[in-house]
Amino acid sequence: MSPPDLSAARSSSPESGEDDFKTLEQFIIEQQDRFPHSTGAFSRLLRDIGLAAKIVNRDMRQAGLIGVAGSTGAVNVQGEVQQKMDALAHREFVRALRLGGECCLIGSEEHAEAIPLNTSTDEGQYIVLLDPLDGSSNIDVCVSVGTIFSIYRLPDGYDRTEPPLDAALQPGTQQVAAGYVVYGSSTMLVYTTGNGVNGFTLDPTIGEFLLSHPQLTTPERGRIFSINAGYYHSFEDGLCNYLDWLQEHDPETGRPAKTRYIGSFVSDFHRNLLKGGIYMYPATQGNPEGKLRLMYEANPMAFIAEQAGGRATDGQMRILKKTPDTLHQRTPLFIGSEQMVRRAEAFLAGEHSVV
Ligand code: AHM
Ligand code: MG
Repeated sequence: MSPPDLSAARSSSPESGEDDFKTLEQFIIEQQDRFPHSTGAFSRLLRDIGLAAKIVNRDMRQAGLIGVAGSTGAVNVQGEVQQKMDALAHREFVRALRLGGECCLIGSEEHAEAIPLNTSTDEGQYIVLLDPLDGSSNIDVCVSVGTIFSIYRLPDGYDRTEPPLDAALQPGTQQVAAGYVVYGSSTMLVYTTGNGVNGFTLDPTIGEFLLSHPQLTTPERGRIFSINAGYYHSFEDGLCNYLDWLQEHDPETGRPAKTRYIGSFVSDFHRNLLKGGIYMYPATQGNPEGKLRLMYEANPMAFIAEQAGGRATDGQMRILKKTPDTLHQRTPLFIGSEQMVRRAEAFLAGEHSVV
């Protein structure tokens, strides 16, 4: 992979004689200035999300020291054991969005119902859906985790002070922005507003996200596949055939492919986005609808993948076109480099030929 072109991220600084990176806020304001009638509300919303991410990042870095490692003992709406950091991240994002005032409704993996924020009539035109801490069972073993967010506008005609909870149930094509934060060996915030994908690395010495990966694109083909192969015997035949094909020896087509599976979707997705690859979470016996949630995991990542030149489907249908029925509904997911996802679809459809 060629390294990202950083020239657009830097502005020359005659005083220091060094290159400076744009901060997330500078970048957001610059983007806002491109729209003459912009009120700045969306920029403030993104700033609020960035702030919550920094707080979560801070607490995560010391999780084992400040009593926030391990589980709360509770089971969340998904029937999954809730980690203390899940609950903390949920609280921090809700607090930042409530105080910021630009969001009227939040849907979170950690809360059964959407949460109305009772904003005033002239504020709060946005809906934010989020997985506050994805892959949280990895925290206790110091493995990368993430936050995923998806932003919609409250449709016209709805009362911002009392938005109906189903206003959150919009197809992914309606997202106005989506992003994730990966808390890894460094912390990065990556987002799109439908005009490409930009990535910002947190500089912990100044507490700012700096534009480090402008206009990110993903390779059309990759050599990495990410799937929990422990469920191999409950996969459908077409998928098993695809996995077998990936592992055949054929240097001309770059096979065998490499398997990489962190078990933290944000981290697996982020690596594959940069290096090229496919992430798959299909239907399994344990999760017949797949495991990942459409509204705050699959949709935002599908928006980013497509904006970076990749592809995201449930094996048959484009993720962003799926009609949501419930906030926490699950979907099978095949996402990543376009040619790899297309080939997976072909195998699933029973066509073993090259696309
Ligand atoms: P979570 O949102 O409760 O953390 O669950 C989602 C996570 C993903 O991050 C990860 O890819 C997947 O679950 C791992 O599941 P499995 O252990 O079944 O492979
Ligand atoms: Mg998750």
